Amino acid sequence: MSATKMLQILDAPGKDKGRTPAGLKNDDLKAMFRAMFFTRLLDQRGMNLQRQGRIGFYVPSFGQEASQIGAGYAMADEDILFPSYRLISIALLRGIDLRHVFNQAWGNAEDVCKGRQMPNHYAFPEINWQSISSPIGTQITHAAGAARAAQIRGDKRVSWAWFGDGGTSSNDFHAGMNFAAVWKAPCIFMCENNHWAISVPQEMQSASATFAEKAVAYGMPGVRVDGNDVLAVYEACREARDRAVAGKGPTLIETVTFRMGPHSSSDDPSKYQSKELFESWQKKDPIDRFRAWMKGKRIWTQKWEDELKEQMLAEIATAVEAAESTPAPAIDTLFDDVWAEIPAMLLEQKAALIDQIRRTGDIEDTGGAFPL
Ligand SMILES: Cc1ncc(C[n+]2csc(CCOP(=O)(O)OP(=O)(O)O)c2C)c(N)n1
Ligand SMILES: [Mg+2]
Repeated sequence: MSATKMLQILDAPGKDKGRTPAGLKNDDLKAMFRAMFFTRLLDQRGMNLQRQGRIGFYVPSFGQEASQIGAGYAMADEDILFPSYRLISIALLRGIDLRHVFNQAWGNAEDVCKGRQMPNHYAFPEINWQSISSPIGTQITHAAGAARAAQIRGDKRVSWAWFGDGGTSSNDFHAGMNFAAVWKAPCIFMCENNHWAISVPQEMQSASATFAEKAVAYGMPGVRVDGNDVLAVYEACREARDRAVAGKGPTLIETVTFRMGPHSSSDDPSKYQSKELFESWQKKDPIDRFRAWMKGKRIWTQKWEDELKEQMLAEIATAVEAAESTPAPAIDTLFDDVWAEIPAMLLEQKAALIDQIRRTGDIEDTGGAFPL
């Protein structure tokens, strides 16, 4: 493993010579493919819903499915996750019900965050998924701290922080990497290098030849892995996890991938990205590469994929319909969950609000798309 050379297992598309990483059975490989394929279909649906004006905001991860699922598959249930906003694929892989995704997109009464969180910023305590924080990089220090706490308690839990190439320019990247290495804390730093921080290209972000080599200065291993190769990502993460659990400290993993879509539903990459660059990465599509490899190993058939697609589209349609037809949270829930005992001043405001709704009908819907 190396901070400058790139770990690859899958061959170029259409070839199938790559080995199977230790511990993976055919059922695991099929589960990985299913998760990647589902993410792609979900993202297409999410973007369409936003374009139709039915939801305000969506963050797809087109092209990054291998980078995410390879890592997700290497984690243990007890591990603690500090994700970024582009990782719903991993929550679903860990068993989160799809309806939570759409309930959050609509911010309806069934949404676990009661419609108060920014869209796409999920919190799933049942899978140790910490609430996503929007300021770039802040989760890196949280992950280092949680890893240190697990270490003090003697838990065999590993803390995972996700961030992008842009996230490495944050102060928190320095503080988190530094202290995790000093403490030899069981932390894995996942840098998804998708080549863009919204419209800022990778070469404007860092003068280092690779992101993985930044690990050397902090005193931890840095691993550079082909992020469009799900097997290589899995293997790199598995090894990093084994090191962490064995008390050998943190690892920085750079998954080299490409954002084959917009940053979010609010920007248009054709304004800042050349068609040629996009097309060169389209040829390395992680789903196409894995499909070709599985086909060569006779694990994949067109019939299987066709059936999967039909089931998945039906599942997505059911979840969309349910979320869209669920009403918004009752307006007076706005006052819940902050105070154990609501102060008199807020109780007065709550009464005034309820009174106003009774007199005027409802609060005005300001409409409009999410501004980010
Ligand atoms: C501290 C801070 N600065 C700026 C932003 C606005 N912002 C949101 S996403 C983003 C780009 C992040 O890029 P990267 O870390 O590469 O992650 P990616 O979106 O590519 O996965 C920026 C600048 C922010 N959320 N927080
Ligand atoms: Mg990026």
